[in-house]
Amino acid sequence: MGINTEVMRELLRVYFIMGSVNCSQKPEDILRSAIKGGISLFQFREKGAGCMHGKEKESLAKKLQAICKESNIPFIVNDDIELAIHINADGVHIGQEDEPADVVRRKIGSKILGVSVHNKIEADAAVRQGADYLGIGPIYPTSTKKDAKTVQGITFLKELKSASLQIPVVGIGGINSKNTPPIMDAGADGVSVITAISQADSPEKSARELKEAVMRKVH
Ligand code: IFP
Ligand code: MG
Repeated sequence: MGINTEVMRELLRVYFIMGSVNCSQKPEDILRSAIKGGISLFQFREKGAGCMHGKEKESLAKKLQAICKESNIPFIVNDDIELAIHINADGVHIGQEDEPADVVRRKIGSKILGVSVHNKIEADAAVRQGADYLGIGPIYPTSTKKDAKTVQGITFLKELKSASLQIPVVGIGGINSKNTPPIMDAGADGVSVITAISQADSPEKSARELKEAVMRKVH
């Protein structure tokens, strides 16, 4: 809805998500390193025990947004639509617990809108309501998200592909460069990771390995 579908597919190749809680080094350093390694999109997800709020959160968001801007990496905000609008982020990512996608779409105009979906009904609704891409997961077991739904493997991705859904899709949950190939084979446009990059000794190397694994399989 605004962003070109093929451009969106390319942005989803290596989609890095991070907040202060996920970091063992400085968030700015991890993000710079991940960008060097070749991430294509970034999501600021400030969530979980001990996460920042208010002005502190906004300040970190702006800092990371500026780093993305230097490298032309679009900056997506998780859940917090007001923050996304306030700092003029490039988009937002919402889940089924958040406001409905059509309401968010009206608020954000042509910014990128991503929606987490877990079944075909949710996927169809998100498409109808103006999503630009879908997040599908958890593909593999993950410990990042305490309220994560049951691991679904690549079954749902394959189902979407066989239904000829045209909307770009990214897999998320427990993904690393080694287990990326089946996700791409199932029809994903890319992979989204938190831990594989944010907790890596070298976020740059990890991002590069993910990019290589994805690029071997790009459709
Ligand atoms: N999927 C995605 C994304 N982001 C999230 N924050 C999430 C599920 C819960 F990768 F962007 F699609
Ligand atoms: Mg959410």
